[in-house]
Amino acid sequence: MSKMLRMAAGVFFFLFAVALSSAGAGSDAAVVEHTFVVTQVRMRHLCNDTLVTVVNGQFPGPALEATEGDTVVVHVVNESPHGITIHWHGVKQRLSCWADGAGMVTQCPIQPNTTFTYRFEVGDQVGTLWWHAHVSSLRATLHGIIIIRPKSGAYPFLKPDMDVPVIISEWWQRDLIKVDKNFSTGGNFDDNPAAAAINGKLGDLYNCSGIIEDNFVLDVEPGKTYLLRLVNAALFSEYYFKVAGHKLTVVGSDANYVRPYTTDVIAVGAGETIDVLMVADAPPCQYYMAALANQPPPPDPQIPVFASRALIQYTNISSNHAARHSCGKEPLMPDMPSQHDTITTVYFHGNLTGLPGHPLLPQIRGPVHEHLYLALGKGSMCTDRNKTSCKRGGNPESFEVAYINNVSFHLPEKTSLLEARYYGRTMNNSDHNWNSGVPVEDLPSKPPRAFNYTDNALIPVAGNVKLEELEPTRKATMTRRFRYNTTVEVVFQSTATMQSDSNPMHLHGHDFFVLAHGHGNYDARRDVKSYNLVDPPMKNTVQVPRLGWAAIRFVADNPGAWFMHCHFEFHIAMGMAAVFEVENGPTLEMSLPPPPLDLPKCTQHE
Ligand SMILES: *[C@@H]1O[C@H](CO)[C@@H](O)[C@H](O)[C@H]1NC(C)=O
Ligand SMILES: *[C@@H]1O[C@H](CO)[C@@H](O)[C@H](O)[C@H]1NC(C)=O
Ligand SMILES: *[C@@H]1O[C@H](CO)[C@@H](O)[C@H](O)[C@H]1NC(C)=O
Ligand SMILES: *[C@@H]1O[C@H](CO)[C@@H](O)[C@H](O)[C@H]1NC(C)=O
Ligand SMILES: *[C@@H]1O[C@H](CO)[C@@H](O)[C@H](O)[C@H]1NC(C)=O
Ligand SMILES: *[C@@H]1O[C@H](CO)[C@@H](O)[C@H](O)[C@H]1NC(C)=O
Ligand SMILES: *[C@@H]1O[C@H](CO)[C@@H](O)[C@H](O)[C@H]1NC(C)=O
Ligand SMILES: *[C@@H]1O[C@H](CO)[C@@H](O)[C@H](O)[C@H]1NC(C)=O
Ligand SMILES: *[C@@H]1O[C@H](CO)[C@@H](O)[C@H](O)[C@H]1NC(C)=O
Ligand SMILES: *[C@@H]1O[C@H](CO)[C@@H](O)[C@H](O)[C@H]1NC(C)=O
Ligand SMILES: *[C@@H]1O[C@H](CO)[C@@H](O)[C@H](O)[C@H]1NC(C)=O
Ligand SMILES: [Cu+2]
Repeated sequence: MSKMLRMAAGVFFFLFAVALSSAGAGSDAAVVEHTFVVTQVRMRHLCNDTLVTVVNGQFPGPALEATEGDTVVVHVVNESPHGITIHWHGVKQRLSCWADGAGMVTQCPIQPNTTFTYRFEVGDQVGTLWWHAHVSSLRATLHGIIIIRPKSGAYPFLKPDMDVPVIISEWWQRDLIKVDKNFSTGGNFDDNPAAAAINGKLGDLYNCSGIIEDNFVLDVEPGKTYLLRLVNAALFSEYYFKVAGHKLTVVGSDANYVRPYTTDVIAVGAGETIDVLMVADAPPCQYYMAALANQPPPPDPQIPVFASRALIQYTNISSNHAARHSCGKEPLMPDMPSQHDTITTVYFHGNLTGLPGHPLLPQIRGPVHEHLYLALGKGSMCTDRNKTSCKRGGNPESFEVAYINNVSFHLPEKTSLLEARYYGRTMNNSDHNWNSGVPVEDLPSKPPRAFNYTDNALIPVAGNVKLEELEPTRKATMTRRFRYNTTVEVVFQSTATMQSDSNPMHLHGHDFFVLAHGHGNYDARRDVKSYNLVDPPMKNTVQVPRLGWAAIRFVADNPGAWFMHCHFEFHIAMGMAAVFEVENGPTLEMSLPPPPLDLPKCTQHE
């Protein structure tokens, strides 16, 4: 869409936007209280009993339903044998960084047989978010939806008759702690899920010895409007989503409204949420909704095809009514894009625009104080960590890691970064005594060495000499400190070294405006011109196109230590992460309060 068109549409849409509630936490804000008991249970799918870690015995876990401005209180009782933290994905956690639940960044894990209570406000956010474990891959089954409804009860679109969570996830039949270890020590492409799932149901595309897996079933009534709240909770993949026979209208993403956009295919990146309206206006038959994982084509290494489907059936229809429509014997299946289609997602995300009039828009149009150009790639380290020289290119003398600007993120081991910072126990660059605190380094503003980031010839295939030359990398706890109220621009550059994957980059503690994305190497002189400063969508996760880049801006106005990472589990486990630290502002209302008294102690953790 051209800028002119966007602007015209923006003005038109403003009529709706003024209806938006801007009510903050009023006196009638409620407290939403839950107890999450984390246990291991056996669940049977595909002829296998698998031990999984879940909340309250459920997969997916319980939904948190709140209204804008409410306070959420969750008592986590850890009856599992693993250290656990729970991250409230996308909740801005204004002045409550201690409750962000990023393991070893904002807190040490909740040890087995101990409890911790998370308390935070959902503030002025409206829409769909989710919660998940943030210590290793356990989030595969330890997750659930967060629904935040507008305080005014008014939506800037057709009021839905019903909310429908649609959580896309993966079913793993492996020890996920070991899977994480495998990835953090070099990656292992045999570690794949067994199936995809929708709302915990694998669906009838899967069977084992003739036992067909259950579908999630959605009963709809003719003429009613459904708000499908899509969450991609998968560890690995971006998914395409379609519903046979129905148009979908995207109205929100990451708990921010977007200008309504009607399409028949949705792309939802790992960690992302998409809200879509679906009107039950088709002939009253049965329809599949389907989710299909996409992946770059060869020469990238291929994983199996993952897809899951659920059923939509019309109810409350008289039998002669049904007879008048010649419904087929089988439910109608949507035509899915190819699993190797990597352009539909770029178009889908390119068509998302925000509502005009966001209070932070003037500021991100103004001076940018910090520019970061972050190359997301792959390097290698010597297996003997005392060495810097060893055989690379897949030789066992080295192992592969992911990096940002040629440094692979290392989680603090003894104490969380936020506590270390709060109590003044961080060390800057030179002092590497691991016992007395957390050594941190500055995240570099740009890659130390420029190369053709998106050169296809760098895709890792056996015996790639060109790639080996780029490999040597090291590990560090990289952070970047921002003064309160700094305007930050980040350009993420996907590189061919980390396969030609797209990278869903997620920032804690802040939403950001997505200004532009493109293919190839970012070139400021050319690409700044394409920035949408009129009505950019606001997100917490940006899909950085494969062999391409994405530009975001945000205002660093929430003091704390905020994890910034790729939401592909194997990329984060391999080190594609950093921390953005935001300093306190000039007043108490702009400063991080002290930690809660029951914040878990940092004993040894796995
Ligand atoms: C947790 O408590 C249970 C029941 O008392 C006990 O069986 C288990 O060993 C404890 N786990 C740990 C890690 O202490
Ligand atoms: C699951 O069960 C099938 C059939 O019994 C078996 O072939 C397969 O190895 C099992 N997979 C896992 C991961 O346990
Ligand atoms: C981890 O990797 C090893 C070596 O490639 C493999 O044998 C093992 O099955 C993997 N573990 C899990 C839990 O996937
Ligand atoms: C069961 O799965 C196999 C392949 O996994 C497929 O060929 C077969 O059609 C399926 N059967 C049913 C009844 O869905
Ligand atoms: C549809 O059927 C359900 C279950 O019988 C009933 O609860 C509901 O009120 C019906 N809705 C309408 C519009 O008839
Ligand atoms: C929006 O989607 C259409 C249709 O898929 C596509 O042609 C167009 O390029 C997209 N716009 C942007 C800005 O990506
Ligand atoms: C690496 O160096 C440290 C300290 O210099 C030493 O304690 C350790 O044994 C060395 N590791 C190996 C594998 O040589
Ligand atoms: C490290 O020290 C420099 C100079 O004192 C400072 O500018 C920078 O913000 C510090 N970095 C971190 C991560 O603390
Ligand atoms: C990355 O850093 C290492 C040193 O840690 C250096 O040897 C290598 O050349 C750098 N590579 C790139 C691509 O910047
Ligand atoms: C980078 O690599 C791509 C793909 O191989 C190629 O088309 C492009 O010309 C290269 N760019 C530069 C600046 O060399
Ligand atoms: C933040 O910066 C903006 C733009 O420079 C300014 O208008 C605003 O007053 C600042 N807010 C604080 C709390 O410093
Ligand atoms: Cu990634």
